[in-house]
Amino acid sequence: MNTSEARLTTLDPAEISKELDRNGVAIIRNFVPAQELKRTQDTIKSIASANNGEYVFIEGTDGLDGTFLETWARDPAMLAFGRAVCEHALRRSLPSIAGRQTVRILCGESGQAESLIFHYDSYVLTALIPVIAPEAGSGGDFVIFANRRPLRRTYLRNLVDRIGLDNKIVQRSLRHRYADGAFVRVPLEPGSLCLFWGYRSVHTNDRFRPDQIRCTAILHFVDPHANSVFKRALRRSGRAKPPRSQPLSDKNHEQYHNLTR
Ligand SMILES: O=C(O)CCC(=O)C(=O)O
Ligand SMILES: [Fe+2]
Repeated sequence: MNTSEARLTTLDPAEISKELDRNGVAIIRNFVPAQELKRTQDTIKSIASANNGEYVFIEGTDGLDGTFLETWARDPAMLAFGRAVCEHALRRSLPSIAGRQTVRILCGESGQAESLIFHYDSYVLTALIPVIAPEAGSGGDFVIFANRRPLRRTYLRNLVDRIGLDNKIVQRSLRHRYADGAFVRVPLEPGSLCLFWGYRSVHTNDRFRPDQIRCTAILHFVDPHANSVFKRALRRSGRAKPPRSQPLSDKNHEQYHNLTR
């Protein structure tokens, strides 16, 4: 049994689910063993420098061999835990589930452009592991206004919420509210596991100094609208997924927000 597996088995999914309803986030400290974290940080730093210190987005495990991110998304203990927590949220049992892993390596000016973009995720539960935090005092907190909407019954209703957020005027007003202290800031603790209801919570990351690296690994669990006929029809209508692993141009970035969050 590895350390993270041992930690997960001591957690009660029902309690975590209540904590997320009550507090918005649950944080499990020292989730990733120090040595594995260090190895992963080294790999991430070399991926960032191979891309001239600019933003890299990885969907899946490309380039992450030998790090904990090679196996995290298929770790049976993690999947069982994510599933059990989602079952509490959905109040029904789920067949076995898969986690959708993304890794955001934010750095340089392109990394700043990815910051303070407020959104809801498409998935019920989000598990986030900070891998590299910017130096203390240089910004980059995780930012959340938790549990702002219920799980919607239909994909269309969900889309209305998301389109309501995804425009310049609303984004600007959220930034003002953020500057006025309306959101909760969660400082990044590398190696901790941060859980929140991604679907229900407006969230983003704070800006930070562009000479710093901010890397988070994210595992999304359970798309409540996966079987929506309307959603499938929209996807079929020709909008491609972003490339698997490369800095996102504005266009791809927009697709990432629209399609996968
Ligand atoms: O990197 C972060 O702090 C948040 C990332 C996020 O919300 C997402 O990728 O859906
Ligand atoms: Fe998100």
